[in-house]
This record gives sequence, structure tokens and C-alpha cells, in this order.
Amino acid sequence: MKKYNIASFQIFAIVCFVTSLGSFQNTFAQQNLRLWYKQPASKWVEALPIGNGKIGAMVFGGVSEDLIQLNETSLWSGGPVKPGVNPEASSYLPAVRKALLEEKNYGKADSLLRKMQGHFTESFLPLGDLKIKQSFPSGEPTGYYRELDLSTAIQTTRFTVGKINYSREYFVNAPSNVMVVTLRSGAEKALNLKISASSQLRYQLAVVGKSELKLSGKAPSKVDPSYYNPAGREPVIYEEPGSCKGMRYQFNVRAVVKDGTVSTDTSGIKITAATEVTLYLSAATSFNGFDKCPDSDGVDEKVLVNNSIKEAVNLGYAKVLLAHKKDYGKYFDRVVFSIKDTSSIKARPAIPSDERLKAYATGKYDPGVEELYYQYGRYLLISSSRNGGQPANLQGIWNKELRAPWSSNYTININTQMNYWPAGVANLLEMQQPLNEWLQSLAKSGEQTASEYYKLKGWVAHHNSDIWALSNAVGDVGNGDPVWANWYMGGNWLSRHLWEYYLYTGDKKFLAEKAYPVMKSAVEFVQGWLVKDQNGKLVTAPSTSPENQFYDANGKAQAVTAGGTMDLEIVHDLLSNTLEAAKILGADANYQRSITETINNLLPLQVGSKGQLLEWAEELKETDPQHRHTSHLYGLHPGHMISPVTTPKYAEAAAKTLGIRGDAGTGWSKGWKINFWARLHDGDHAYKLIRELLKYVDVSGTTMTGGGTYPNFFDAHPPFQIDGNFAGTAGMSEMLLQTHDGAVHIFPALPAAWPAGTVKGLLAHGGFEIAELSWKNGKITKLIIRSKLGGNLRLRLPVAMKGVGFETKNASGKNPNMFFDNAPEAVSDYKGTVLYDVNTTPGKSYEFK
Ligand code: FUC
Repeated sequence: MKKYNIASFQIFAIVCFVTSLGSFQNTFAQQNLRLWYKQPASKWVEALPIGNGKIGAMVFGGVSEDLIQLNETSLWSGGPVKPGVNPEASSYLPAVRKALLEEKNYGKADSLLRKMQGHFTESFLPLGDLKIKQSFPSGEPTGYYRELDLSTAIQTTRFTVGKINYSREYFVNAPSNVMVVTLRSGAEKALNLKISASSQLRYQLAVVGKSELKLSGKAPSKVDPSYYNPAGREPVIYEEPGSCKGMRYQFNVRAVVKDGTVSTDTSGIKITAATEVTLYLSAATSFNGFDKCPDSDGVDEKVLVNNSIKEAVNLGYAKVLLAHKKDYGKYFDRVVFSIKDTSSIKARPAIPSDERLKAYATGKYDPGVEELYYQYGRYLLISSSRNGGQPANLQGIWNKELRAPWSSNYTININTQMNYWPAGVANLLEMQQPLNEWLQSLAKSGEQTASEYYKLKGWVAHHNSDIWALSNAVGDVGNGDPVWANWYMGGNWLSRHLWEYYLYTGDKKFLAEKAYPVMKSAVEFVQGWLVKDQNGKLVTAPSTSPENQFYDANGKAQAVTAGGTMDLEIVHDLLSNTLEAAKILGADANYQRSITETINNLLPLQVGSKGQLLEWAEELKETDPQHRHTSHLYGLHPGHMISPVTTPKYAEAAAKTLGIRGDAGTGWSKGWKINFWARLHDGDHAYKLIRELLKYVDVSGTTMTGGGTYPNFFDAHPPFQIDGNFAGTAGMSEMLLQTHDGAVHIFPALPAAWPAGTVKGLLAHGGFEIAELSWKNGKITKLIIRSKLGGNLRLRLPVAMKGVGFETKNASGKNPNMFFDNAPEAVSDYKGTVLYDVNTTPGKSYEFK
């Protein structure tokens, strides 16, 4: 007979009681910040993610075997990009341009472009698996419960076997860089465990002391993309001799037990008759920057891992937990996003999240699911992108495959950018730091590419990149399809994130040191890259519109042309943002003039025969009118060239284009469309796309038009791709607040489905924060805006309101606030809105009634 440990059983009972209160009399708030399930995960997209931007883990929560799949942010195959891969590349450019601009021979341009490619990117790799085997004297588990609490970033598993209650708690602490798993039992000495480690990479196991296991190895020197399988080629290569490739990696797990005995050999850590066990796991690689040999010039990963574990063990569980809660809460708690449930239901019955999503996907009213999705996006960004780590990749930080879809890399013709759309508006700018830093490397690598492949100054990046800041057109010199590979705007698009970071923070030092040099160098490339078309307008040639094609005169599908709309929108965006930055930093007048001249000579946007915005410089028939990319609407979102307020003609054309594209697509495609419709100020259509994005997708879904959401609320491309999660959060924000168009615009696209609610903490350009925005019956009941930086608050509201204790003037002229300088004169007669100017003082809040 087991002797029950009264103290721990009491704690256990209290925890269970409190949580069951939560489960059965759920307040909306609790229910909406929690993913929970009645069964362990059997598939990866049912497992729940935790992470600190460096260590990522997917927890399955099995009873007798709990699988925790691990990742580390810097664990990639390969090494620094080799120079001189394709010395002939630049010699083809004149012929490509001739084919496009004089001969109109698209096919010829396409085949020549293949000769201008370099190697593929490397792959983000899985770190390993941690398995916790637990044995029980007898009996089947009952009362199984598994949850991820978004408000604390803590995961819990609970169940009963025999008469004993068991629980496990998992979190990844950022301050000490450790994952912590605590296993408890309601009875004394009832934990019997075996903790083992393995990896899909080559590895060795070693024992450290009595209670620690170490797994270490060297990553492959090359992993090909999963879609690239030429005959006779090894897709995964270890140890290319003398190659400066292949980083070392390591993770250690140490057990600290209460009661019982511990012994360790390479088969695992064996724990017998313990009452409580805490596992501390840390991981690191020898990666030491994009341009350093990761082995010979690598950092000492052993020291990093050992220090983290030592620090955490010395602090002990309670302090590590507290530090985690404080650190995570600092970011997560900034934003409240609550859409009021206006149904007559007093308390929604608690439904497990997978079933809840399924019901929602069939059209059920449940705005709490939208709140959950919104905050999950914020949770995922905090968990996958943190200071000192790498930017969130196609799967954030969670990847289980050696050859992951699209190498789980940085796909920069939409996907990486999309990951960071919520960073500003959803008040998580610190999470953008890894992107800001990586861009410094990419700009350096891109200078090398610009000079090697095009003999041009400045920097360029194409559609794919990786931890090595690869910037060339990919394709293994000839095997990439130009429809995706030969696209020149990746760096120019990414540069807007540096500019936006400045617009939100007003950090002039950052602008001068990190943003402007990168933007200026991108402009330098662009000014060298643009050529004149037959009418003397500046265009890009070659140019593709990711990743759509058109029929040429012979009915053949083609991708390469001159002056694709997206290119010109991105160029316009880059040039106008850089011009603003140049003004702020007082750059010389000649330079400013040269940018303005380039802007003025760009081929303008064009409207086609169906009233649609043209995707290419002339009206060409798309091979796929419903293509998932809607590249030519970049100017609508994320750019600001197209707006219903300032350029209604183009906004109308954009709406036509979206109508033709339709509402289907991959997860990220639907996510982008939420943002598009929000920018067109059509809240109901944006809301329809939220419903589309939250379509339940089970693990078997594979079609390119079947995007949606998996049981664990991960975005389904399918397969899993995290960008859609982030686009969803950004898009919902854009429905309530926009800030790109010369004013802080409240309720630009409030849908009928959101008649009441409260949001707090959203950010606008110019350092304005929505301290509170509450509404009822579609009408604002409370609005408080905090000004962090001072300056003119130009505010667009759906109805007239009065300032409490301060004056609101009707806005006129150009916004004197330099953060809004990009926009033209005030447009005060727009769809019944009112436009005010309020002179603000830094640190003060302004309430409107
Ligand atoms: C682009 C998209 C695909 C996918 C891939 C990672 O190529 O067209 O849909 O998202 O990136």
C-alpha cells in the first residue's frame, strides 16, 4: 500500500480543484487564453508548443510515454555562403534584358535566368527527442487533461492511475535558457521514470554525474530542400572535408528529485520511487555568426549549456518559475483583446479546444476562439523570436523533420515578413530584435551577391535565405524555377521592417545605425537595377510576380517579364521610406533629390479591362487567377501606396483584384487577405477571411487551397507554416487600428460580428498606444490614447468625439508629426469619419468621450 504524502497531495488537490473550477465554470477570459484537450497528442499538430526564442519544444503529453520534440534556434545545416559559386552570372544580364525589353521573348529570358542562380539555402534542423517513460503499478489512466495557458506560457498534463493523481508541468524559461519539466505525484514516492534522449542527427550520448544526460553531435554540412531530389545526389551530407561547414550542437538534461533514487547511463536517467522530479534541459550550438566557420571558429556550446543548467539548478524550481512568469508576463500582459460574447449564454460550457475549433469552423458563434487565436499569435512570437536568438522561420522555432518543408528556412517573398507583421501593432517590438540583427548580416551578404551576380553596388536578396544570410537566387545553378528563384525584392521588402520599427519606437539611434544604412544600400542596388522601358519609365527587368505566371502569345505559361507591379510597389515603398529617413537624419539635398527623381520616373500602377489592378506591366492572362499570392497588392498591404482614403481609384481596383483572386488559399494566403480587406475598410469581408483562416484542418490536409488551422491552433498551409498565425493576429489588429495612412485610424474595419469589446495596448506609429478602446453596439464607449513621444496626434474616428480636458481641432494640411510624413494632405471627408489634430505631450494620456 502506498503511503500518501499529505502535503503534496493537498497541494495537488487544490491545484486540481482550482483548475476544475476553471474547466467547468469557465469564465470567458480563462477559456479564451487556454488551449486544452482531453487526450494526449498523437500527431505533431496536436502537440503543444513552448519556447523562449532559443529552445523550442513540442509536448505530446502521453501518459506512459511523454514525447517532447526539441529545437534550438541556431541549429541549421551548412556553413557560411561560399563566394564565387557562379562567376558567369552577371554576363547573362544584358541578354536577359534584351530578350524582355526588345525581343519580348519571355521563354528565352527564363532559360537565361537559370544561369544566374547560386546554391539552395540550408535547412533548419530538429534538435532531438526527449522521452519520459513512466511506469505505474497497475490500472488505466483516467481524468486525463492537457493544457497550455497562454497567460503564463506554462503547459500542464494531469491524469490519475489507480488512486494516484499525477501531474506534469512544462515551460521554457528565457532568463536562464532552460526548459523545465516538473513531474509530481499525489502519493509519496510514486514516480518511476526513465528519461532518454535521441536525435535524427548523428549524435553521441554521455553521462554527466549521477543525474545528467548529454547528447551532442555535429550537424550535417549540407541538407537539400525536400523538393530537390536529383538522381545520384545525397540529400544529407555530413562532414564535407575542409569545408567550414557543420556546426556542433548539444543538449543536456539533469534530474533533480525529491525522494527516490537516480542513476544514469547512456540509455537514460532512471528514477525510482520519487515524489517529485524536476528536469532542467538546456541546448546550444557552436554557431558564431553568418560568416564564421561554425566548428573551428565556433562558440563553446558546452559552456553555454553547462552554465544554463548550473544557474537554473542553483536557483531552484520556484525561482526559475517566478523568473519565467515575470519575464513572459512583461510582454504578454501588455495587450488585452476581448471581443464580447453577445450571445445569451451566461457561461459557455468548457469544450476542449480541438472540438471548439471544429464547432467554430462549422460557423458557430464563438468570438472567444478569435480572441484565443489572436493571443496565440502573440504567444507564438514571444516563444519563437527573442533577443539573442534567430528570427522566426517558416515554422517559428518548431520543426520535427530533417528535411522540413521548404527547409523551414527564411522565405522572404512573403513568409518571413509576415511573421513580423504583429510585432509593432500587437506591442511586441522586442521580438523583432532577431530580425533586425539578422538583416545586418543579410545586407552584408547581399552586397557580395550584388557585386558577384550583377556587378552592382548596394545589396540584394532574393526569395530564400537562411541562418548564413544566403542572398543569391537559389536553384543549384540552373535547377530553380525563376517563378520563385529569380526574384530580386526580398531585401527591399525586409528593409521596411527596420523603418517600421523606427516609426513605432522613434528610436533615432536605431534609425541612424541599424535601419538607414541598410535601407540606403538597398536603394543603391535598386537605382542600379532599374532600367528604362520603351516609354522611358523606370522598370525592373527581369521581374517576376511571386509566384504566378501568365500566358504568352503562344499560349505558353511564362513567369519572367519586365516591370511587374509588385516590384515597382516595393521599390516605391523602399524609396519613399528611405527618403523620409534621409530627411529625418539630415542627409544631403542632392541625395534626397535623386531618390525623388527615381520615384517620379517609376512606371505607375495600372488598371486593367476588368477594373482590376494589373499584376504585370501589361494586361496578361494569369495562368492561375486565384493564385495564393496576391503579390501586386503589396501597395495596399503591407505598403501604403494604395488606400481608400488617399488613392480611391487604386483601392477600387485592388478590391476588384481581390474579388477575382477569391477567398480560398493556403493559410498564409488567407491571413494576408484579412489584412487586405481590413486595409480596404471592409470589416465584414476581413471577418469572413478570419473564418476561412480558422477552418479546421486535420493532419491529412495537403491541398494548396485548403489552408486553415490544426487542432493545436497552428496554421495549416498545409503543412504547418507559422506565418498564417502571425498574419491572423496582425489582420485582426488592422481591423481595429491602422496607422500607415497619415493618421491614427480607429475602427477602420470593424465587422458587424464584433459589436462590443475592449482592447488595450495596441501600438500606432509615432509612439501612440491605445491605452483603452471599448465599444458597445458598434459605438466607441471609451477611448484613451497614450502619447509616448508627444507631437501631433492626427486621429480618424468613425464619429465625432470630445477630448476630456483638452482641445481637438479639425485636422487640416499635412500632418506635422514627422512619423506620418509619408502621407499626403489631410482627407477630412472620408466615409463620414472625423479627423482631428491633438497636440500631445510625451507621457500623457488623452481620453475621448
Ligand atoms: C512560398 C509560397 C508557398 C510556401 C513557401 C514556403 O514559395 O508560395 O506557398 O509558403 O513559400
